Amino acid sequence: MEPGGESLWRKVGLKMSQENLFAALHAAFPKNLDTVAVETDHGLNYTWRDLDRASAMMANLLDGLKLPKGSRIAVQVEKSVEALMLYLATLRAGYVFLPLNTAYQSAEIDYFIGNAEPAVVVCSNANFGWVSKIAFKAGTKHVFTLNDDRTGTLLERTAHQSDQHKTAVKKADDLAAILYTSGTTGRSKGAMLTHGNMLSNAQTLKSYWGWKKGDVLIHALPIFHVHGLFVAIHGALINGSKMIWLAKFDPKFVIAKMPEATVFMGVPTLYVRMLAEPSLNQQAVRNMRLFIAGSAPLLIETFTEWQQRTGHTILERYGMSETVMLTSNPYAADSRHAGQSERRGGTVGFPLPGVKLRVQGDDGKALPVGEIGNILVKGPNVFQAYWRMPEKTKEEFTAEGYFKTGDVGKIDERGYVVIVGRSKDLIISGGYNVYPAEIEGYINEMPGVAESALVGVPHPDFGEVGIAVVIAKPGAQVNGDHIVASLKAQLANFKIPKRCFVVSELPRNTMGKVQKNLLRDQHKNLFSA
Ligand code: MLC
Ligand code: AMP
Repeated sequence: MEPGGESLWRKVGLKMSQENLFAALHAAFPKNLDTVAVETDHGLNYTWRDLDRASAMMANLLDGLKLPKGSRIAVQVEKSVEALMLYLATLRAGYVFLPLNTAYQSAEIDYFIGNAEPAVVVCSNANFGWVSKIAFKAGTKHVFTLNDDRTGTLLERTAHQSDQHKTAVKKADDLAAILYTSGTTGRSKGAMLTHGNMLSNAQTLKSYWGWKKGDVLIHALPIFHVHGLFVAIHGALINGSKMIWLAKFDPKFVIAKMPEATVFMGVPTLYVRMLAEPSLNQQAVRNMRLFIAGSAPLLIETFTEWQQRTGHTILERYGMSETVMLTSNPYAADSRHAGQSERRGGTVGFPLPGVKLRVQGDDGKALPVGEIGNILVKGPNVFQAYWRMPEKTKEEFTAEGYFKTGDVGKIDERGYVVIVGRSKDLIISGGYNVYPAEIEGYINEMPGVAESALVGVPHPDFGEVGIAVVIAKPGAQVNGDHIVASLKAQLANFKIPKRCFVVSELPRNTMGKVQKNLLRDQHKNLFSA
């Protein structure tokens, strides 16, 4: 809600009138553009000049389409350096990037495209048939393909463009990206992030995490969510740092590459999977400077085991699609919290500089230290609004401009923020969000189903996974495996419940509401090792 600080672009030597995030990232490219910016797991090297030229060419392609101001460029493609270039080109040309999870299927894509009305859609060749049908129906004029092997119509059309491009002039408050986040009830909401939101956060993290010359980031996350797209990519680019780029996370490959790197970012599942590798030892991490975790709670067992195996203490931070990063454990001694330089497991650290964080009761009153309540935040990183949902936006902000995160937590006696749960009915599985209401809606539509409840239970790999508990209509025969199979045909794979139980009744309170806590408790050991 607040504009990105006036001085952000000045810091990197840009003119008063230019507040485009790309301009700031570009200004941080190293002087020697012929050094490697991205090294892929296929052994390809892309220089900074390659990033510059290709993003210029793609931006020229977009410019040539004469799109209306503020057009959305919706992208559902496998991870590749060309996909990264497309993101940079979209910023550079001044349009709005809309990344979509590659696991989404037609009903999901139909909603996002229908809601966002993108002017351009980019998808893989394999999905062109059904994606283009949805896009053209929604009024999209241009559908390109981009595959992860450097083919597709986007690149064919780009090849003819000039490699010189003048970055579109943007204001800090101008929209740069829309990230869809699912809703507890109702449909997904598009969080509108501005150039200022993202640059302020990137600059804060650059200094808070001590990014320095020579840092090399291992990038092993998907690039359609905040963590991989913004925190990781902006972090490396704004520091002029090379990235070692994996199309898909592979624990063995990451560990083998660590001697050439200094920084790693991952969701907790990635740490759990690396701990299962015997090759993870102090020798492997000898050149690493920093391990960062977030997007889901990092179990204290993982935090401790990592410390014991590697000698490194994982730095846990907390963020959201609507806000990018909010809090972080300290990298080094934090002058605002004298003596508090310790990274504490089970906490997400301190509010980042510029972020105001408040814990309050349901009555809106601030709670004293140690008491558990709702977490609210304010700062230059907090999004503008939900796309075309003014009522929803109003509901989620207080009169003083604080955003209600939906997370529940406390501030401990040393000032560390601890997240203890969520007021929103949300399951976080391997770092992906699953909203029970969405899955329950699909199950409830199935023949013979009277009602269903989806709950999250602990899982050794994904941290938490969804399971479904279903009641059949009187006389109907319902089969849990069939329900799972039918969901698989309709929804992104990470949303599919790992088990589905058919029962005769669901536990309810006196108001008749399903007591999900009892279901969670009943099934909590389902996946215990
Ligand atoms: C895959 N599967 C999952 C899953 N990922 N199930 C539950 N939860 C998940 N996250 C299932 C698939 O459905 C499939 O099941 C099987 O696992 C194999 O699929 P896969 O695609 O081969 O899986 P894998 O490559 O092993 O993926 C696991 C993973 C991935 C952990 C690498 O989920 C991942 O990249 N997660 C990171 C998500 C992320 O970036 N989140 C950041 C959000 S931003 P079947 O039955 O079909 O075989 C955010 C803000 C912030 O939260 O603070 O950062
Ligand atoms: P998303 O909407 O996908 O951006 O997910 C944001 C949510 O992830 C937050 O609201 C939190 O519930 C959760 N989250 C992110 N980081 C952490 C963390 N370090 N610990 C616990 N939960 C987290």
